[in-house]
Amino acid sequence: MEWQQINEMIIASERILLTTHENPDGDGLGSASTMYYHLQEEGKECRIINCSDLPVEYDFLNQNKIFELYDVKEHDKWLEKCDLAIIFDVGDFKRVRGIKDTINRNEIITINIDHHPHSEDHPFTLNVVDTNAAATGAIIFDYLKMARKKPMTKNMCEGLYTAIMTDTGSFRYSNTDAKCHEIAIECLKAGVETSRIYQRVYETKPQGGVRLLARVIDNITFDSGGELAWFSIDQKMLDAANASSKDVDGFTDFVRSIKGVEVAVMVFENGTNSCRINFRSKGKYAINDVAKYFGGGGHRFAAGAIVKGNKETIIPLVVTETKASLKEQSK
Ligand SMILES: [Mn+2]
Repeated sequence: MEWQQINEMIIASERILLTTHENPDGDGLGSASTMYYHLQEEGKECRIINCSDLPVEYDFLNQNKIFELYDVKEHDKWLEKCDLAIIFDVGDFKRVRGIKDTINRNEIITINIDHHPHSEDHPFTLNVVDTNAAATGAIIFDYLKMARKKPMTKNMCEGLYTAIMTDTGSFRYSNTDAKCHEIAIECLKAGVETSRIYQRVYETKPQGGVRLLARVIDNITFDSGGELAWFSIDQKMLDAANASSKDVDGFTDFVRSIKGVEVAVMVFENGTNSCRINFRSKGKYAINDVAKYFGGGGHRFAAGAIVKGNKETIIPLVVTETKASLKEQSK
């Protein structure tokens, strides 16, 4: 990995922006907060500015009010004099929204740290990608092991643990490797209350989300001899359950957990004439090629796409294509 280059770029910088993708998850937020506390110790002037609000379940990472929502008026002056931007877990640079334009306009040097694949012609000054890493947080861990003489602080470890826990579904998904557990051991030794983090992230489900899940469960369709399970959600269902679009996170993982199901697919009509599609696989079938077919991407067993069209037109296309892919792969 490009540890030495990262080090040199950080040493050469005074003012550093840390950011992650819109609708941020535990990996992006945890990675950013870990790096924030490290860079602060190094005497850097850094800020975490994201294009989305901090989801409530990650409030515990924000006891020192380190997460800020991007606001042109409030931040553009500060960003003009920024030497370096470190972007975590982004998948696609577009997913930092308006912050991308500000970075480009001010010609800020960028380091992308990610475990999602990026093409050769990526827009970053330095692209640090390990698609084998379970989480971006695992790459941050390796970097800090190399860069720090002192052990990691509890603050740093809370971010790291959050990153690894959320991207591995609490150490259950197929991406969970020995490194994930090594990181967990370090975090425990640093005093992280791991069960508290689990409760904050997973045991704070809003009632509306659970009501929506009830409707989803009632409407799962099984195909491909029970190996494929798919469901759809639209605004009407959200309204009826008094749920928000955020509440659908994790639904596809839940449907995948059914006995015999290898692949779960969600078609979520999340706007006028636009659907978000989620693919989750237990590991027998790769599903990123189907996601790619619909203009999206992701990992082998967890991928997604945004497709134009309403759910009535999109569902048959997605179901047909996924069934064909499963059939092809079981040959
Ligand atoms: Mn991630």
